[in-house]
Amino acid sequence: ETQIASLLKSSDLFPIPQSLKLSYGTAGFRGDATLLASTVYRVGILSSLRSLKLAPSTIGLMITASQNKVSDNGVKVSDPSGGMLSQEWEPFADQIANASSPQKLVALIREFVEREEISIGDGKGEVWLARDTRPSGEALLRAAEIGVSSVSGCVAVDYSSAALDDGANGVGGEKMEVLKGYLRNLDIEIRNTGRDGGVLNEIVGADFVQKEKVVPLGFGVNDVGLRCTAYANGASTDYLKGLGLEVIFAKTGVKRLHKKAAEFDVGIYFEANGHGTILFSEDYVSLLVDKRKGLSEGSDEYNAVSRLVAVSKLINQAVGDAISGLLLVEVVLRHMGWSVQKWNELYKDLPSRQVKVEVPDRTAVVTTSEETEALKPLGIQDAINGEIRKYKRGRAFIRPSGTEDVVRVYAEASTQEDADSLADSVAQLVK
Ligand code: 16G
Repeated sequence: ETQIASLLKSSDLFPIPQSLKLSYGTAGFRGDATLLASTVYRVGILSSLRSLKLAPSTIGLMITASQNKVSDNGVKVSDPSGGMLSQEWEPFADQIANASSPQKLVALIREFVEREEISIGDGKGEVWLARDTRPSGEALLRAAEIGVSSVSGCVAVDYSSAALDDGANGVGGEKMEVLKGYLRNLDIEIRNTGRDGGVLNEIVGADFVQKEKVVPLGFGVNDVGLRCTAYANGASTDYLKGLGLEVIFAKTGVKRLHKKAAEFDVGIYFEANGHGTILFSEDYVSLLVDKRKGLSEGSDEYNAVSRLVAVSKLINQAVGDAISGLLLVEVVLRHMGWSVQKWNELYKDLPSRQVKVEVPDRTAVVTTSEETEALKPLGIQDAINGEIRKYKRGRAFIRPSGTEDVVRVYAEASTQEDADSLADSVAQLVK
């Protein structure tokens, strides 16, 4: 009863805005920051319950809207593995985020706690909180803290600003400044740190570069050896297949790609907007370590095995991060003796174009599990195919965004003009 009273009391502090309808999307809840306090508070409660359910364990709660504009914010939960919240809990997240009153919220929590057999009261739960540099983050972090500690026996530990977001006038730049001191053999120049008045994600950042296909603010064409890539470009897929690698597709979003990659001994996943990492299975790493024991130190094979083991430690196997990815690229280039230019010339991306279309209801678009074809609205895929057929090397798809209220259109073709025109005509079909 004290638990219920405490939940009712704290939830009164965070009334839910009228007509708010949220769903735990690709990477948690996202939306206009001014509407999110009740959501973040409720996700705080969920995180505490998750920690009690898996006790003893620590859960992560991250306040960020990643690449979205600075006025948005969001919240997502990490499981003890460091990976994303188990998808089995997402329906509960949706339910409590949308509960229209404190009474309904408490009823939902009660029912869930019973069903999941979570013992409140005698357990100890711990939730680590962090946020990106968005100005709205501070108040939302307080809301999360109140949510976490309104579940009896649970504490919040504040690790504010511990997370990265694209290094686009965000925390990435700040962390890189610190790391720079440890990397004496690397010449690192950090731009767009946000300290010079730059706005998070505005005309900067991996997602911006990928979608707009221009260099970020503060860089000239001469600075950038790499061309912009786009949504697993058809040419990159061909290149990887040519290396004899098995290439599979998954729905957009780290949580889905991670799951697929974990099925392999060595699984590499990436999204053209910068997300990705390499996963090594435990069995494979122990096999390597065992194998090394039988090899003579300093031999080629010994060194090769050691390099693989080192890579498995350097790369962030939880969800991947920009800094470990960047360091790994540097390691590989040095090992191969390649320049950035040489790396970039391994294959040539097909020209591509991405556009977003605002629609009254993006959920009207339903795709296949790999998001390469639209199943609904009926007939739209045939119409898209009709457009694709008009272009050499044409490829296009539509999908509802998991982070913004839009439908995304991706198109590629053998020339930029064709890719632009294909994207335009598919966008017309969506409107
Ligand atoms: C989120 C995802 C990212 C995905 C992007 C797609 C995580 C950590 N982040 O930022 O993987 O590429 O959404 O956004 O999962 P969209 O659905 O709006 O195209």
